Amino acid sequence: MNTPLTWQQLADLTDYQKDYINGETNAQATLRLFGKTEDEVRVTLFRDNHAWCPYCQKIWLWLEEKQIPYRIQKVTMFCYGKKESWYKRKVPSGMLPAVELDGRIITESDDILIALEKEFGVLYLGMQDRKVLPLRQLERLLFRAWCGWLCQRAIFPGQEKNNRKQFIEAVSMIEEALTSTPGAYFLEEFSTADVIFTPYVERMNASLYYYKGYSMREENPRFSAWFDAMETRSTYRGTQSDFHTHVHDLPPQMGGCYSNGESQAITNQEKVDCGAWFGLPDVGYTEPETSRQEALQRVIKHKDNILQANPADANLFDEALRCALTKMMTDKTSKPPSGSDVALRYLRDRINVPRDMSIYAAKRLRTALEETAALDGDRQSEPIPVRHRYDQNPVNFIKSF
Ligand SMILES: N[C@@H](CCC(=O)N[C@@H](CS)C(=O)NCC(=O)O)C(=O)O
Repeated sequence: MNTPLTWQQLADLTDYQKDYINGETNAQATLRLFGKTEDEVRVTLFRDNHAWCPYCQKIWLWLEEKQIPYRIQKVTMFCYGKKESWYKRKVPSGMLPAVELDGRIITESDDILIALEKEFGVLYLGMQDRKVLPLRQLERLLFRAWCGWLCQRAIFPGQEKNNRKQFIEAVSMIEEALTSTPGAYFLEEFSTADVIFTPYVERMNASLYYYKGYSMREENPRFSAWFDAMETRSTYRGTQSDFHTHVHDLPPQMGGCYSNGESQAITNQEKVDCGAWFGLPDVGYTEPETSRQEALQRVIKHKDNILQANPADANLFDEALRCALTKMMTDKTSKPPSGSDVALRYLRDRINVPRDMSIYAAKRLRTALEETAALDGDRQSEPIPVRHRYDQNPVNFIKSF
């Protein structure tokens, strides 16, 4: 057993940097310029703090694809905290997303896209194009079939089977739509239609794997090819979440997600919650070489808040966390202090993608936290709540936002 590295020694192991403003799509930026000047900014996007809101992801991805310079203002969702009063003055319902375009507030994600298209042009084809409209309807049909399966507790005999059947039928319509074009996207080229599908199919892929034991990405070849094509885009990668984040952010947003209790679902739940996180069908591209450095840099940046938000004693957790980071960076094992298994797993369960770091960085960090926790014991942290997520209230982290 080794002594864990000090914070300074750890800091020396990462030079990970990102150009938040002009570089690749990322969840941390509050200003995006794409090489233009700040004077050219006409748009502010109001999106949720944790990047959980699917309708926000739609607008976010569109702006990134079109490289429209914009500001980002982050707002709290009801499920994890109190809505900011400045936001309620702009949007009394508190609903997200909203954009301010030349001083005019627009809400409703579809209306936002239509307004943005008018100002900045379409993404291959527009929202109201005759080729896009049926695809938008198909997306809503799939959405309803997904809610019908995921968000209803099966009470009557055959209900679960019937809900599953309806969803699979809707997916087969997606497969058919994707087959009708030569490439991997919904139209001849990447377009607004792909943007419309992205947020919810990402959430379907995660939630059905976990709650129903159904792997949408692995069981549908055209859908799988579409997902792979999306992952070639740095814009999508920057907004992409992982299974762990989604399966635990969805229940309070959807009013409940229900497991069918089948053995495949239970196996998948074990994998998503406790690892192994590598190999899950939440990502298909190759891991970047910088994922460990990224995870380390993000932890160091938010260290004080991470220590303060953890229910464990700060000194105990400081040492335990350094043990995990030492393991992640050097593969050297150091024994964490007694009682740190719960503290390490508390953090393991609260890493959010892409809010905190990208998907592979989170897998590296979760793995190191779990391996280190296992040296101390097998106690899990308090369960992640399902009716709200006040454990993620941004006021606990506000200092470093
Ligand atoms: N139809 C709306 C739906 C927007 C919506 O449902 N937003 C949710 C988040 S996904 C919201 O803002 N809820 C209030 C909150 O959670 O604070 C749209 O397309 O923009």
